[in-house]
Amino acid sequence: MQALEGSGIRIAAAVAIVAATAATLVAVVPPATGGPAALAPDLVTLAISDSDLAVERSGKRTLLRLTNEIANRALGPLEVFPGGSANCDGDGDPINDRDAVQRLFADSNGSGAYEPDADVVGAERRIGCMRYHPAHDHWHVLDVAVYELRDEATGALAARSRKVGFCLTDTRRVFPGVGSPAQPHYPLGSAKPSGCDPDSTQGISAGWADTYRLTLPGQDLDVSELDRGRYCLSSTADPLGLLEERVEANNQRRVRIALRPRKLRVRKLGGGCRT
Ligand SMILES: [Ca+2]
Ligand SMILES: [Ca+2]
Ligand SMILES: [Ca+2]
Ligand SMILES: [Ca+2]
Repeated sequence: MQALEGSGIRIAAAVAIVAATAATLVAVVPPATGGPAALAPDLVTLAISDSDLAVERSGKRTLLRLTNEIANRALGPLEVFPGGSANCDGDGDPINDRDAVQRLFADSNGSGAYEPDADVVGAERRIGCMRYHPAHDHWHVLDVAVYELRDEATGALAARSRKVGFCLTDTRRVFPGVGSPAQPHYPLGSAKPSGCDPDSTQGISAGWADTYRLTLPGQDLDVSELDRGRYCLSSTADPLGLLEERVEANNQRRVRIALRPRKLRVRKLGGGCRT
């Protein structure tokens, strides 16, 4: 709690500064005249393996936990920065949130890929909300992913997670190639200008993935009331369609699982989900 209160003072001062410049921060900048289209990102959810899954008890509840990885396989970065504070999370407290703004880049030098020193900002779009997360002690972009479990036989929804927020970072490089930096451009931590602080830019570079381990808060589905059986587990990036991307229809990953909640067991099955 001490850390939260200390951060609150820092955040309050920063909010005043940011609020004063919010109008310019979220202004939409038109693409460069005659220039190529913006280098939009393309989020995909990476495959879920056996080691990404676990079942555990938490108090009276039984939770299916999963490690989730969202990768950017486009040639341009996903970049989000904090705009002004407008109580966008609706809790009545203007200190703990900021408008989230996506920054899209133009391919100014016509290379086909993103170069930070050459490619200018093509557009900035307000896309949602960023919020301070006390359990993680850093700032999250909200509504980045959602997890669902469906009965394999009927397709009926069996469990759904809350929409999960992330501090977007470059965790590991999964698609090396043109436009993908060798080192993380959006590191985890408080190093500015990128990081997980209230005034820091967050993102996922081209070719990099953001990994959220199953041990973290929110990486779970409540399966306390479910029978043993076969289910289809899905993980969907940007479920509300807030972030602009090159391809919007490839954000979901699904996997068949055999689940035994009372035995605290889960196992990945072969083949694709049927429903
Ligand atoms: Ca996508
Ligand atoms: Ca708030
Ligand atoms: Ca370029
Ligand atoms: Ca999207």
